[in-house]
Amino acid sequence: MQLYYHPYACSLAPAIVAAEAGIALDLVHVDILGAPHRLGDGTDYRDVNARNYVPLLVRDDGSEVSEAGIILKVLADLNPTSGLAPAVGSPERLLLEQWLTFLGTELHKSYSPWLFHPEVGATAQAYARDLVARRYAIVEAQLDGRTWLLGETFSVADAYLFVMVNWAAAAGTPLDAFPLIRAWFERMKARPKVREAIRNHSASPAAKAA
Ligand SMILES: N[C@@H](CCC(=O)N[C@@H](CS)C(=O)NCC(=O)O)C(=O)O
Repeated sequence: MQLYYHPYACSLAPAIVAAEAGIALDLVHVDILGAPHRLGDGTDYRDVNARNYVPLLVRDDGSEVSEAGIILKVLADLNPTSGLAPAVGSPERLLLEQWLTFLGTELHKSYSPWLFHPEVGATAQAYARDLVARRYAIVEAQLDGRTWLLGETFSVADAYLFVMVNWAAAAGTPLDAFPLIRAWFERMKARPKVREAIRNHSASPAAKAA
């Protein structure tokens, strides 16, 4: 399977889940900073993916899966014994679905694109930062008494949340008011598979070769 990715982008979440689940992925670098977005061989990314954003998962049968939250579940369900997603139909699965939607719509999309595009203006960025802080307050409350977002079991929701918390310093969304998120972030960074995924995902092919 191939994962189209950009360093430090939300494609890091599926990279973490694949590492945790023991699933091998071929990482295909997409330069999403340039216009048009291009692959390493110069291919216009829109010719591969009309949505023109990462992540994109291409399965071995050639079928494509888009949208981070869905890709995470597809990967987790490939290896149910990994315990990265509760069983379909269980109450715990419903909880996971709620958190993935929250992370995708309330947190991810409050950061991206607003906090990575200064051209949107100071007012829009200040609004986005305030929104992120209010969303982090919800995450902080959820982490009270829990090791991971859903409880004592690490899940794909943790992998998704990691992407945004990892953006916090660069995006100017301080975590000072959120000690439980900061402690959770340290636990995440201590996981060997998270470290492995970050290593594999965090550089362009040129930088890796250098
Ligand atoms: N709805 C998509 C959003 C993905 C997304 O925002 N990807 C960003 C990187 S984190 C991207 O590729 N941006 C480039 C662009 O939109 O031009 C998802 O959930 O996967």
